[in-house]
Amino acid sequence: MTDIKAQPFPFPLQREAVALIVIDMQRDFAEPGGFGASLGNDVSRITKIIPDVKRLIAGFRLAGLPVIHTMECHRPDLSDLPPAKRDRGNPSLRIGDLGPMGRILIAGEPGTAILPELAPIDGEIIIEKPGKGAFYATGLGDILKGKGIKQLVFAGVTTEVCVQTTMREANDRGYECLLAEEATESYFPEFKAAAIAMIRAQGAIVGWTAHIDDILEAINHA
Ligand code: TIU
Repeated sequence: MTDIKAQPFPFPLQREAVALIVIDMQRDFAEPGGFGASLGNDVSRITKIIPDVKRLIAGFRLAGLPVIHTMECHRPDLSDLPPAKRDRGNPSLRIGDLGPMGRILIAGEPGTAILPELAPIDGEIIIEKPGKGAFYATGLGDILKGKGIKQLVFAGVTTEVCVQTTMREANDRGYECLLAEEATESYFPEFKAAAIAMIRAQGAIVGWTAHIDDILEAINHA
């Protein structure tokens, strides 16, 4: 067994039971005119991590380890969109409205797609999720059980919303979770820092955090 150098202490890698899960690296969160921008956010922060996420995905693919992608999106008829989610706040465009990249956060629309640089390849699992967490109202739990996956390495956006929610869901279901620090981002730098700190506090109460180089070194040598 090879440990991954991590905080607050080494992560006990089980190479046969680990997968990478890339959360919501979609145009809607990274490009002007999408959902993230409609909420008033500076989306350029998200674009900056694309090379790091790409490097992490490439490392898992090269090691022959599973890569799972998630997408936050809703059905075209909005039947899986709670009114409380659509109606809240004062966005410039609401979920389901027509924007410059198609309907905001709707499955199949151009803006809802995963960024082309990080697109899934054949055989990789894609989870469409209506919530912030990837376990809620999806088949993710059954898929992980079926594949014998017990450990999840996390990347994607945003750190304190969909990434942290999914990590907490996974942690409660018994998965060991590790967040790749350079491969996640928030619209708010202070929220990214706080999420990282709270995840690994209290003896890894939610999980571990680590640098990409240390993750890749361990998966290549385990
Ligand atoms: N708004 C925000 O920070 N995030 C989301 O709405 N979804 C995800 O994090 N994917």
